[in-house]
Amino acid sequence: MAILDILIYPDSRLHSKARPVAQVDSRIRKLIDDMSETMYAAPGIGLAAPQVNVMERIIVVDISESKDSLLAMVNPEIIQSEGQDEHEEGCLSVPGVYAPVKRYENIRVRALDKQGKPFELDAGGLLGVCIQHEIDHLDGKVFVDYLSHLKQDRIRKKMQKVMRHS
Ligand code: GNR
Ligand code: NI
Repeated sequence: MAILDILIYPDSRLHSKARPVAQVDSRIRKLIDDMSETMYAAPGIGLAAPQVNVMERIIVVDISESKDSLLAMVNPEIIQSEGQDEHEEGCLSVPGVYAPVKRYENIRVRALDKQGKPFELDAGGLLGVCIQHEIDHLDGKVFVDYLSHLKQDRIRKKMQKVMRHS
């Protein structure tokens, strides 16, 4: 396994749309392993392939305290949604920035698992928020895109400062 480099906002690659995975093969399984290791090391509760500069529709999520409930989803799709709720979000690609984002309260997601087998999952709370945040990454969207232009501007400047000091 390997820990991959995470792209940091503002990076135009974070705004590219990821393409569907045609076949869940050993290359995809290895990528899922590397993404999981990268997410746990960060540490984060989710990671989308575009964050590690792979423009394919793959996400990993683990919101458990014990870090033993890995959920890998290939080609995830929201097939049902209800309600709206606002949650404070953060992102490994925008370190140190937290802001409230409005999301669906509950979603039903369809995806392929690590074996390429289709499954569906109902998610609410933090899990639902995290899955919506990750699917946004697959569509080239970062949570700061939902904030006012003034806030986006401040965040861009802050990130440029952070980058200079690292
Ligand atoms: O680690 C993460 N925490 C988080 C907190 C609230 C809402 C969403 C997230 S996802 C984030 C990891 C990440 O950037 N995934 O893309
Ligand atoms: Ni993120």
